[in-house]
Amino acid sequence: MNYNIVLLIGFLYSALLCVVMIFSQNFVYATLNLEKLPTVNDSSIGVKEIGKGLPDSISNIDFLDRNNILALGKTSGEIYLISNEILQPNPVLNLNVSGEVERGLLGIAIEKDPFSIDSINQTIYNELGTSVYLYFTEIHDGNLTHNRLYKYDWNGSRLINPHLILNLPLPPGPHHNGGELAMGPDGFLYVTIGDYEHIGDYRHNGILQNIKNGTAPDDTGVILRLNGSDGSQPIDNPFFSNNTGDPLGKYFGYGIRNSFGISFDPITGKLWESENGPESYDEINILNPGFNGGWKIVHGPISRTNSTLANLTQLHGAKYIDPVFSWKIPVGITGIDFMKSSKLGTKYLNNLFVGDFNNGNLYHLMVNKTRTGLNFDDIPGLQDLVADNNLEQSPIVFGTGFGRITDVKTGPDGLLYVVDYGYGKIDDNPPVHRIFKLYPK
Ligand SMILES: [Ca+2]
Ligand SMILES: [Ca+2]
Ligand SMILES: [Ca+2]
Repeated sequence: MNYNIVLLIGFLYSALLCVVMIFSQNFVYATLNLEKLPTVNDSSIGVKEIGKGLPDSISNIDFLDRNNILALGKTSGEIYLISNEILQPNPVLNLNVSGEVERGLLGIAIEKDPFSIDSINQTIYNELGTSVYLYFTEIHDGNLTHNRLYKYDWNGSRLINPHLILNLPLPPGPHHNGGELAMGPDGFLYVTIGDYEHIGDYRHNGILQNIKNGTAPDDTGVILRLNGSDGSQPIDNPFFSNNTGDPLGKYFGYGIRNSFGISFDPITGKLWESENGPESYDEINILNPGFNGGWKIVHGPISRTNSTLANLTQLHGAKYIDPVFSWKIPVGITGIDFMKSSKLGTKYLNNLFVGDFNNGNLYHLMVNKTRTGLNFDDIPGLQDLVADNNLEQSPIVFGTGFGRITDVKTGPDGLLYVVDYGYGKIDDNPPVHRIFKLYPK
């Protein structure tokens, strides 16, 4: 072939490729509306989408290792595997869930057998090495519906060997089903359960909701601390009872409305929690054993209410604790995690990232020196520990333009992951479900 013709063909092919690329980019712009991709206020950090093509809203993600992520399809009950940033074609598990309103496949915690970690590439494919806890609203035995906690084994490609750890006896609320799970540094499993709110349903005006002479403890509005292997109560639980039938023995804290995020401080090992308020006061709490969060008598700082400690129902050994931070106007706070590396910058190391559902904001919060709260030294409007309005909260807004954030987590690669859906409007059609990785540019 004549050399000039080869050049010409090469040139035409390149030109055609450019047109195709421009067209497809335009197509992508038109479909995904990339101009609304999230941004963060640190020019050294990039944001990219991974696991593209997720078919369902993702309630939570967790990491098998630095290359493999499990993502929970809230409504479908499917669990998706994302390997090396690519969504794999088949779900690794498909559960029979009721996904109405806030029910669904809600929580995951991964427990790794350290002996199965390959010290060279840190990959965990040992069939016996990794347990995966799942919390979901299960449809079972025909048409019964309960929130349940199961333990599965990861065999390298599938979740197998389900063991029922906990069956919550009450019919689940359409709202406030909790479900956030986390393995504590103490080796115990922590489980959040909301107050199962149902408009016009007062069954859950109980002692656990700080209602004096209310209904007996019924596993609503609590955080559990369990032996993951069998759901039994550790003997050092704050309300431990020798009577194994006593529900109090499982509780780490109560007086909680609902939570979509818990995380352990990597320095102190203390449990931090995000909590959703009604028409006022979303909260961030640090939980000591025996925590009473005050709901439904108190939400937000108690000094801003007409109530006193005497109005609360204190179980033996319980202690009311104010939030370390609140939003007066709820933002729909969800995912919360400590940044466990300095890969995005040393100022983020061991400080908090928090997401919201209502505005698609990612917040960055500095922990104070004693790690007993947050540091607002340079933010006058927040020294009362309350963001009273948008102006006051603006210094802690780190990222904007996300959709409805459902989860925020640090990965084993030391980078930050943010999960959202839609573009900030619940009726977006078609909905888009996304996972973002924040990385150093
Ligand atoms: Ca509270
Ligand atoms: Ca304030
Ligand atoms: Ca979460």
